Amino acid sequence: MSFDLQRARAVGSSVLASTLRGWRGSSASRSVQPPAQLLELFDREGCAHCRFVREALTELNLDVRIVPIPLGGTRFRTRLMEISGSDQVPYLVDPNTGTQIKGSDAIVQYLFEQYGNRPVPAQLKATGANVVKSKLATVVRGSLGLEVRPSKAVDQDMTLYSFESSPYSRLVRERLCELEIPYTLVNIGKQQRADVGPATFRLHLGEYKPLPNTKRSSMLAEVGNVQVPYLIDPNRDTRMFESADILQYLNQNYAL
Ligand SMILES: N[C@@H](CCC(=O)N[C@@H](CS)C(=O)NCC(=O)O)C(=O)O
Repeated sequence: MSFDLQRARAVGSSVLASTLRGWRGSSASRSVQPPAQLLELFDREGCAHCRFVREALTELNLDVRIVPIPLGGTRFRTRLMEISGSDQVPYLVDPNTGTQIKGSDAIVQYLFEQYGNRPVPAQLKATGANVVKSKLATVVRGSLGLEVRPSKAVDQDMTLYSFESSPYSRLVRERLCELEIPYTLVNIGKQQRADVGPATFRLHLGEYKPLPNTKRSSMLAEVGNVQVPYLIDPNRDTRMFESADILQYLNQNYAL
């Protein structure tokens, strides 16, 4: 299959995955205050239940350290077993309150109570229909983001700017999970109409202005553009946009 066709299939199936979940994990709260210390989530990108937690984190505009636990992966499994007594994901650690929780419903409930101060949206609960749709979102991606691939360990965590429903970001999150690369997930969901659309073709006329004093405005000031995925790899002093380039970079430098 040609590279172009492969790429079109990857992006198309990722759009379908987000559509199956009703594009949850697109918008971000304007009022949630970020906690002092970074939350930590033991996560598997292709896990249907983990997805509810990541959608909640985007919608609450919260960043998180992602610790990948792909099937067959061993790099972080021992630590998860030690702190939680099992290797089940999702598992949340909140150092701000000393809370550790397993299970998507309990975690999402905690996040909305602690940070959102509002009820959990029905679509983020692990009901039968929601779980089926979330599983289908993985199936249409050919189960990528579920199983480990041999990789080199990194010394320092990477950083990924993303939001949960972003079809391009998903491709990168899948690979980071498979390669067991831990990263700070900076969620920059949409906070106003001008944020909607691809960076090169926003559904808004005129110069793009993010809301002031937000992660989007900081990104624009520091990087000169607001687009996801955006990867920072301190191990190789590399910063890059464009999902296809990022995937190639991760494969070349970290896959074995
Ligand atoms: N060609 C880019 C496209 C990236 C892209 O269009 N990302 C969208 C989100 S899926 C975006 O950054 N939109 C602008 C925004 O969210 O402000 C890639 O493959 O990474």
